[in-house]
Amino acid sequence: MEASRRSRALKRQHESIVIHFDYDCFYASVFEAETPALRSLPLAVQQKQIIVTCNYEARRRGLRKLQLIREAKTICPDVVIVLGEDLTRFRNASKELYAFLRGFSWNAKVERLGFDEVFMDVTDIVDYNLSLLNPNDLTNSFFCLSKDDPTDGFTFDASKVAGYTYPESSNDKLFVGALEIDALQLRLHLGSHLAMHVRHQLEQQKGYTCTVGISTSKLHAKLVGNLHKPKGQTTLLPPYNSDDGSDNVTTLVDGHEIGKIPGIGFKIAQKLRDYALQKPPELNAGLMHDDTKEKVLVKRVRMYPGMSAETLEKVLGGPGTLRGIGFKIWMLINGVDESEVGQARELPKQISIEDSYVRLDTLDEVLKELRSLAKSLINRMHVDLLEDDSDDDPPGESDTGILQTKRWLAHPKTLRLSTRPRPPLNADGSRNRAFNRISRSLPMPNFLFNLNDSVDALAERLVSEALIPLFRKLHPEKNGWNLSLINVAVTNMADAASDSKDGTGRDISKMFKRQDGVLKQWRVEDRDCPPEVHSHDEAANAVRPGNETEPSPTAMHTLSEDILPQSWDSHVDDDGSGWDSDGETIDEGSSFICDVCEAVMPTFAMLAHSRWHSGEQNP
Ligand code: DCP
Ligand code: MG
Ligand code: MG
Repeated sequence: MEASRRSRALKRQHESIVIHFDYDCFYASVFEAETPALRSLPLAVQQKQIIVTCNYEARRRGLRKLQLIREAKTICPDVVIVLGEDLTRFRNASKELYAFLRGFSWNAKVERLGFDEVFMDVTDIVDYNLSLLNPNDLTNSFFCLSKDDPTDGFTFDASKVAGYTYPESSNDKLFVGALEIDALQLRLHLGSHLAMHVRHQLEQQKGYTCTVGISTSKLHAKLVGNLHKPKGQTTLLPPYNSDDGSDNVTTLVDGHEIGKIPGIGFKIAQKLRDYALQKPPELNAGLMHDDTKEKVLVKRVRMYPGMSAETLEKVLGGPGTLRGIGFKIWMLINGVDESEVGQARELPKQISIEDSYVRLDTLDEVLKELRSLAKSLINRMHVDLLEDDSDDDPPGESDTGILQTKRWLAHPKTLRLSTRPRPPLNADGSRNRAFNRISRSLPMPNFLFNLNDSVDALAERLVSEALIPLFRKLHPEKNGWNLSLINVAVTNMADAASDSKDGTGRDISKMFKRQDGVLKQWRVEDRDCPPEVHSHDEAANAVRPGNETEPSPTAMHTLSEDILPQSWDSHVDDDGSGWDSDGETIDEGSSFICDVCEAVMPTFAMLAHSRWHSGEQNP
C-alpha cells in the first residue's frame, strides 16, 4: 500500500521541475564582489573566533568552514581575514541575487532558504519549451526565456543534459530522437540547460558563482546539487521509481546520513538512529552532545525490519508532534517530498532582528543591546516597508536625513520582544542543548511610522516606551537571568492599501513595476502572545544615553540572526511544521554555544565544529 503511495506521489512530483541554487562560499563572495582584487587571495570571513566561511582559494590551501582563526593562520599565514559580524551586506546581497534569479521565473515560485539558497520551480518554462522542440532535431534547439519575445533565449542541445548527472555514467548516452528519451528525461534536460544559463548569467552580471541541482522536487534538487561543488550543476536522472529500490532516487537518498536529509531535524534524526541501532548512538568524545560517532545511513533506517509509516508514527509520534509525522518521514526516507516551492511575496510577513550572546545578565547591557536592535529594526522597516511616493519626483531629503517622499507599503500591527534565557550548567558541566524563547507583544506604537524623527530618536523612544516595559514583563526579576538571545520583531503586517486615508490605496501597478526592488520573502513566524499594554516607568527611567557604536563585550553580534539552524536543512522540523525557508530569524533552541571555545553557531554546524575540537586533541 505504501509502495503504491510512493509511486503515485513520485508521479505527481514528476510534473514539476525544480532547480536548487546554493551560492559558493557565500559570505566570502560578497566581499569579493565588493573588492574583486580579493578573488585571487585566500580569503576568510571571521565571526568571533571562527572562520564562518572562506573562498575556494583558501580551501585549496587547506582552510575549512568553521575553523578557528588561530588554526587558519597557522595553516595559511597569508590568509586575508575580513570581519563578517555585521550581516547587512550579506542580507542585501542575498536579496539582490534573489531578485535577479526571480527575474527568470514566470510563475514567481521562487523561494529563499536562508541567505544562500534558492529554490525555483521552472515547470511552466520547461513545459513551454518542451512544446517548442523539434523532436527530429533536438541538437539544434532554441530555449525561449520569454513568451512575449521569441528572440529572447539561447540555442542549446536538448538531446543532452547540461552539466553533471547523477548517476554519472548516464551522461555519455547520446540520443538521436525524442522518442528514445522518456518525457521526464527530456524535461530534465531542458531544466538543466535553463539552470546552466541562469548560473552563467548570475556569474557574468552579478559576479557570483553557485552550485545547482535539478530534479522534480526540492528534496531531490537540493541533495543532488550538493554533489559537484563549487560552480557545478547536477541533474538527477530517471528512473526515479522501481520495485526493488534500484532507482536513482533511492540510491541517492539511501547513501545520506539520516540527519542530512532536509526535513529530518536533529531530534527526529536522533530518534531514528536510536531505533535503527536499537541503542543510543555512540557519542564522540568532547563536550558536544549531538556529534554521533556512529553514522546511520537512510538505507539502514528504510530497510529496518518492520519499517513502515505506522512504525515511524509509533517511534516518532507522541505529545507535541504533528499527527502523520510517521508517514511524512517514511515518505522522505523513500525519497518523496511533495512540498511546493513557495510563491515569492512582495512584502515580508514580519521583520525581525536579533543578536545572540555568550552572557547578558545586567540591565545596563540589555539597554545597550535593545538600543542597537531597535535602531536596526527601524532601519530595516525603512528599507523594506517604505516606497517612494512618486516615481517621477526625485526624492528629497529632510533635515533628519529621512526621505520625505516615502510612504509605508504596510503597517505592522504588533511589536514583539523575545528573549532566550540560558539554562544553568548541569552538575557534570554539560549544558542542556535546547533552550526556549519567551516572548511578549504590544500593539505597534504609532510613532514608529513617523518619518520626521531621526532613527536615533525613534529608537530611543521605542526602547523606553515599549521594549523596556516588555522586557520587565518577561523578566520581572532585577537580576539572576542570563540571556543568550534577544529578538525584536514587528509582525501582523497590514497592507497599506487597506488603511490609506484617501481611499485610493496602494498603487499596485507601481508595485509590480518596481517589484524587483521590493522582493521580499520571509518566513512567517507566528508565536505571538496576545497583545497587551504594559507600562513600567521605573524601567523606562533607567534608559541612559550610551555609546551606541561601541559593541558590547558580551555581544555575539548578529551571529544567529540570519543563520539557519539545523532546520536550515529541514523542511519538516521536529514538530513537522514544514520547510524553514527563511533566514531572517532562527528557530528557538537552535543556536548552540560551544562549551570549549564559546563560539555561537547553529546546531547543524556543531558536528563540524566539534570534529575540529576532536582533531585538536589528537592531531
Ligand atoms: N554561515 C555562518 N555560520 C555558519 C554556517 C554558515 O555564518 N555556522 C554563513 C556563511 C556562509 C553562508 O552562511 O557563507 C552559507 O553557508 P554554506 O554552508 O552554504 O557555506 P558557503 O556558501 O560559505 O560555502 P559553500 O561553497 O560550501 O556553499
Ligand atoms: Mg548553503
Ligand atoms: Mg553556499
